[in-house]
Amino acid sequence: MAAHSLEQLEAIYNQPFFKLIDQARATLLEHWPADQVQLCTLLSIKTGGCSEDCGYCSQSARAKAGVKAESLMETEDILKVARLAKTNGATRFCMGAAWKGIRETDAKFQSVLETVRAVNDLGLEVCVTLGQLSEEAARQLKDAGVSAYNHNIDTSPEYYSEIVTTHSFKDRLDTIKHVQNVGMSVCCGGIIGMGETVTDRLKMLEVLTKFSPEPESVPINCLVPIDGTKIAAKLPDHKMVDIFELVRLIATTRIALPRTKVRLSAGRRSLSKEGQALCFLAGANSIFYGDKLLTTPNPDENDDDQLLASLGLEKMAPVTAV
Ligand code: SAM
Ligand code: DTB
Ligand code: SF4
Repeated sequence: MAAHSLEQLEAIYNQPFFKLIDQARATLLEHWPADQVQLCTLLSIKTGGCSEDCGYCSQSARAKAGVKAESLMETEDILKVARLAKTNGATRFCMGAAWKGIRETDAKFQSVLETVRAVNDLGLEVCVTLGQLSEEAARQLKDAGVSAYNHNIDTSPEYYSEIVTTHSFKDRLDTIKHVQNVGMSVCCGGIIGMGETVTDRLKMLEVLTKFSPEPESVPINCLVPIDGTKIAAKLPDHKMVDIFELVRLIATTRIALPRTKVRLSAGRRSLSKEGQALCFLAGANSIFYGDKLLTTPNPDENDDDQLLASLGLEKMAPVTAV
């Protein structure tokens, strides 16, 4: 049973560090092929100009982060990037759009469906993150070949309104429910380093463990502080999350959600090689691969290839929706 109470998660999280790592590593080895990491490439297919006020995000129309609002990319242009990602070794292609949400009646939605079919035909796992969705839109995305829908809860229910005011935590859960109702896998996680407490992080995890079915993947992002965002103004002396806190959260996620892919997501450029190795040891088995996330840089592919080779980690084969 995946559901964990806050108290149970605290008991796991607060174990002596090496005991926690041992338990997380044993859990990983029981459920996943040893030494394999999933490589996911991200592309922002519709950048900037978003109506929402998510405090961390460079793409909010209210942020002054120098991100230009662009229109939805054409399918052919997206395919060029997807083909390259495949050649470089990615097995999952995740497309993000800076929208509050999208309706199935919108012409842009039809264009996204066409793109999803074409990327799927390349043999890549397709993930999309398009904001709020109705159940009907979710069904059409699934039928077009989306294997997972990314929609993060970002933080604890209690801290959410400190970060976003233009939609609610419940709005996020409603979209996740629509996705689950049509049998599509959910990719859902959050961000740490936004001024929240460790309890907030574990409360976020508590919500994720109560999903039924379990999330297919959980991205754990460390805040990438971006000048001009609401959070950068609120946390002017922002420091990268402590590595041991990140590792503890990854290990606790692995133990509470054994069959979920745990993705070491945004913020890797601020982590050392040794720090990332500890994250893999603690059960992370997926990364974003490619030198750009949505609007900010990610480590170079060459550096990641070297890191994985020096750890003896291999690329995970595409896994269809679980
Ligand atoms: N608009 C859609 C939505 O909000 O669901 C999809 C795109 S949105 C940018 C996807 C996720 O990226 C966010 O939920 C957040 O977890 C993550 N993210 C965005 N900006 C970030 C930042 N500066 N640092 C870390 N993670 C970030
Ligand atoms: C997720 O959890 N992290 C990704 C993906 N899902 C869409 C996005 C990270 C974005 C980091 C900031 C940026 O590049 O704008
Ligand atoms: Fe818009 Fe998504 Fe950014 Fe929020 S996180 S401002 S919904 S693009």
